[in-house]
Amino acid sequence: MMMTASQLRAADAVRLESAKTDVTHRIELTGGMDKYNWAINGTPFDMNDTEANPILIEEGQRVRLDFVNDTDMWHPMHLHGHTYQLGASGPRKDTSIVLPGKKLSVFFDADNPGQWMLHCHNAYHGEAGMMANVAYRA
Ligand SMILES: [Cu+2]
Repeated sequence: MMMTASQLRAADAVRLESAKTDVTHRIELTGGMDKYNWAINGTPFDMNDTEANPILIEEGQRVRLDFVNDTDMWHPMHLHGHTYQLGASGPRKDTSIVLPGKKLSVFFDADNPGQWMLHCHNAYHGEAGMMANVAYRA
């Protein structure tokens, strides 16, 4: 039997407190194998301009990320500096596979200011541009 995250629950000690979502960012996973133009929201991450096109949030916010996989491949999406929770009571994770054509909503509290990479953990995709900078100040 293959277990998926939808069958798991966060332990009481690590479940996010109930709170309203302060900000939602739509994170479209875009690109394809033919052009190898992997990106987030259609814009490939630029290693020479790492602060371009940040996903801006604010300290203290409850953040929702809606991953929308517009491609025909799996993408294991990884957020640095935080763990996110799947749905209202799902597991706390820092990497989740987003299946082709599917959406996945995750939640986290912005409690660790800085600039944090959000990227496909298939390194070939990440390095091709499926990365973004999630940024906030203390
Ligand atoms: Cu990928």
